Amino acid sequence: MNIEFTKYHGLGNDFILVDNRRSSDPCLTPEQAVQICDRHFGIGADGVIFALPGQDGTDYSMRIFNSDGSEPEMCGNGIRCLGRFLADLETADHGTAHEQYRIQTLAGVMTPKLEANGQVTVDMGIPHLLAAEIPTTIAAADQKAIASQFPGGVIDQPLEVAGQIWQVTCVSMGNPHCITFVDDVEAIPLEQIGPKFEHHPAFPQRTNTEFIEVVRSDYLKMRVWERGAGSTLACGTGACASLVAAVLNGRCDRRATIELPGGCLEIEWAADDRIYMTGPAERVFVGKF
Ligand code: ZDP
Repeated sequence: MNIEFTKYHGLGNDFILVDNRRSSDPCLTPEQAVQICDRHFGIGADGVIFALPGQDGTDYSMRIFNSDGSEPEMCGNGIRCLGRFLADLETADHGTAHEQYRIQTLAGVMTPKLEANGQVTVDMGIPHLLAAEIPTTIAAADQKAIASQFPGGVIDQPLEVAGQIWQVTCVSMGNPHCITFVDDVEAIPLEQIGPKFEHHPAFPQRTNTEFIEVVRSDYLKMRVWERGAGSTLACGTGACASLVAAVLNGRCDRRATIELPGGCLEIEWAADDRIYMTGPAERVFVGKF
């Protein structure tokens, strides 16, 4: 194995980016991804992202492997890093770069846009709420008032995890998320209960899990246990899903700041039903493995 890579992070959610523009097949296997993501025996990262040729008229495509080798449909912090990586590659190739990219992912087309202030804004598409779309076997909240607005959605429903009943709301941003509102996110024993949510039989594709403390109607604090990566410093799709869950439960505005252990993201659920996420994406180093 001899690959050139660039390391990026979005709020400490870190990725190995690989220039895979000359082939539609990722140049690493999931097993190799596990090896290079190892923080002691490899480069160290939460995942590996491949910049692939576009499909169906898009500029590029993205594939990502989690640090356990599983393949998620989407990655919010990762796609901001990919936007920055593509601009860096184009600049190295011909001195200029696009400001916006249409990128094919397994969750549909996403469009990261590089802002003049260094932030990256991504049109993350529309959230999916139907139980079968998450996917989850938890019953929809059809007995609740909210169901008239969002029929078939799993909103504020009970789920038993680790001998305790949690009220959960489920949202798909292309990948599955299970959100619980708590009084104090710091008090959650994430390493113990995170895996129990991730592997709960109610989630046939496993799930990402977010614990949310509503500080104000425009400010949420979040801790995340990621499917296939565990406790991470940030999760972009998780922040988007959490804002949607908070709006559905009448707990926050359609635009809010989400504070993660690695820093803040701005998330908006716009009138066109699409989610817009703004946050940083930074290059850390380049190397050869
Ligand atoms: O869905 C999953 O398996 C996640 N681990 C994918 C990665 C999500 C990420 N944290 C994000 O920012 O959306 C990278």
